Amino acid sequence: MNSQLIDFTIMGDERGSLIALEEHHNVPFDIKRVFYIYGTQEGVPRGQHAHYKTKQLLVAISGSCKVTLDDGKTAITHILNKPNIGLFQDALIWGKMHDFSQDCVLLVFADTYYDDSDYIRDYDKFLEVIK
Ligand code: T46
Repeated sequence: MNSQLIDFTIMGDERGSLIALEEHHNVPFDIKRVFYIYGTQEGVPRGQHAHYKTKQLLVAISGSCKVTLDDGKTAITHILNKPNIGLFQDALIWGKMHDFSQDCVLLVFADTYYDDSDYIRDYDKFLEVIK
């Protein structure tokens, strides 16, 4: 599966930590969009779709959540609970974000502007598309 965890270099000093994210350095694509989700209710999953073209990098900058990535053959669940770890989600990978802690802020970088037609929201359709 073309997804991977990326370990960001933590900088900073006695005042605290700092992480810098730059396109094509530690973010493996052009950054066109940044969004974040927070305040997700306990037991409520998010995502549950794939994208035709969009690649994403997900970072839990506060709290924790799980992200299950599925290429139609294998599903792998990652726990995101460190602000220095990013999870790359390629296009045509089904993603489900779940088990959010109350304080979770999930920051997402994407290489496309928002376009609803890029979403595949039906799992059976996803399996057809990747055949
Ligand atoms: C993902 C997870 C982590 C926009 O207007 N612009 C945007 O860039 C996004 C992402 C969403 N929206 C609108 C579309 C919906 O009316 O915000 C509303 C909620 O979006 P959605 O139902 O897609 O939210 P999630 O949390 O299920 O999924 C989002 C991303 O869509 C998805 O790619 O990985 O966050």
